[in-house]
Amino acid sequence: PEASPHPPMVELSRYACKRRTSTENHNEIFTDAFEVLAESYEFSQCDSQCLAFRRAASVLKSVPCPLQHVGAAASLPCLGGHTRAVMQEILQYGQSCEVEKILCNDRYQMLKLFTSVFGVGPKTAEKWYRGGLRTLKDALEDPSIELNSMQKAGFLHHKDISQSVSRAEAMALGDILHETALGISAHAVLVLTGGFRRGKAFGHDVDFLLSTPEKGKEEILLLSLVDSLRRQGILLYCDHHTSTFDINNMPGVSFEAMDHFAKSFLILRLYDSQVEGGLQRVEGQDDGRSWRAVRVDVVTPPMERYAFALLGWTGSRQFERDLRRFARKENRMLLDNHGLWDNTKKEFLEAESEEDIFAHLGLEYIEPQLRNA
Ligand code: DCP
Ligand code: MG
Repeated sequence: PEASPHPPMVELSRYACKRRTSTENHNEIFTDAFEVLAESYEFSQCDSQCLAFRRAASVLKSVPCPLQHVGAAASLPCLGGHTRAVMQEILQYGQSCEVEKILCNDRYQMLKLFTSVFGVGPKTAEKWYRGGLRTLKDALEDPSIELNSMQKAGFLHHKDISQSVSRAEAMALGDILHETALGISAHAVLVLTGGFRRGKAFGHDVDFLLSTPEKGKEEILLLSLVDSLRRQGILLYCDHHTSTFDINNMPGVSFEAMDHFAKSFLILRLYDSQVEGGLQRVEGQDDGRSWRAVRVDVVTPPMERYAFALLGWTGSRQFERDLRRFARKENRMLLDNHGLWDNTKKEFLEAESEEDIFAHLGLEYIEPQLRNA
C-alpha cells in the first residue's frame, strides 16, 4: 500500500486526562506563541480566552509530530478560529504579529518581570505597574510599597530562583530531605512530585509529598523537618501553612483553590558539592559563591489521602484541570487533592493508589511521564 503523506492521527480527546503527553513537544513554535497569548489574557483577567489558548497549547503538546499546515489541525479538538489564525501566520511568516506585539508591550514585559518575583502575583504586579514602577529597583526603593516577608525573600534571592532548577539539583534536594526526614522518623515517606515526577529536565521549583503512617503526625513531621533544615543552616525562607483539612469538608469544587493539607513553601540553600555534575551555572554570575537558592514545596497529606494528593500535585495543571472537569461532567463526581465524591452514590470513593482513582473515573491509567499536557 502507498504511504500516506500525512499519517492518520490518533483521535485526540478534548480532555487532557485522556491524552498521552510526553515531555517531547513537536509543536513548540505554536505552543510558545499560545502561552504568550494565554499569559497576556491572564494579565488582563480575560479568563476564558486565557483558558482557550492554554487548552489549544495542551492539545498540540500531545501531537506526536510537527504540524506542517493548518489543515492538519482540522481534526484536533480545542482549536478555534483565533488559534488557527495564529498557527497560519506562524507557518507562513515564521512568527505571529499579535504575539510579537505582546512581547514588545511595555505592560506585558513589566508584569512578567514583577511576577517573576516569588510572592508577587498578577494583582500586585498590576498595582505596581499602574503606580508607575518600571524596574525591580523601583519596587524595592518605593517608600509607599510595604513588601511582605515572602516578597522580601523573593527579592533577596531573585537571581537564583528565576534560574530554572535542573534534574540533578532536584535529585540532590530529594536526598537531603529524605535523609533529614528519616533522621526524624524511620516511618517518614518522601516522594518527588510536580514536573520532575513527570520527567521534566528543568523546573521552576521542586515539589515533594511527605507523609507518615503514624496518624495525625504529618504536620509535626513537617515542622521538625523545617527545624532540622534550619539547624543545618540551609533554610533561607519558610512560609508554613497549617493544616485546615477537615474530612467533612472535602472535596472542594474549585481547581485554583489551594488544598488544605499542611505545607511549607521554602527557599533552601543547595551547595555545588551536593549536586552530581555541580550546580546549574547562573548566567553572568560569578560572585564566588559555592551555593544557589532553590524554591522547594513540601506538602503533608495524611496517609489515607496520599493517592489523591499525589495525583493532584503531579500535574500538569492542565491535566489536573481536565481530570476534575472529566469527573464532574462525565461521572457526576467531585475530585480534588483530598478525595473523590460520587454524587450519584452520595459517598466518598476510597483510593490507595493513583490507579484506583483513574479506575473510579473510568479512565485508562496514564503514567506521570505522559501527563505533560
Ligand atoms: N497544583 C495544584 N494546585 C495548585 C498548585 C499546584 O493542584 N494550587 C499542582 C499542579 C502542578 C503541581 O501541583 O502541576 C506542582 O505545581 P508547580 O507550580 O510546581 O508546577 P510544575 O511542577 O508542574 O511545574 P514547574 O516546573 O514550573 O515547577
Ligand atoms: Mg514544580
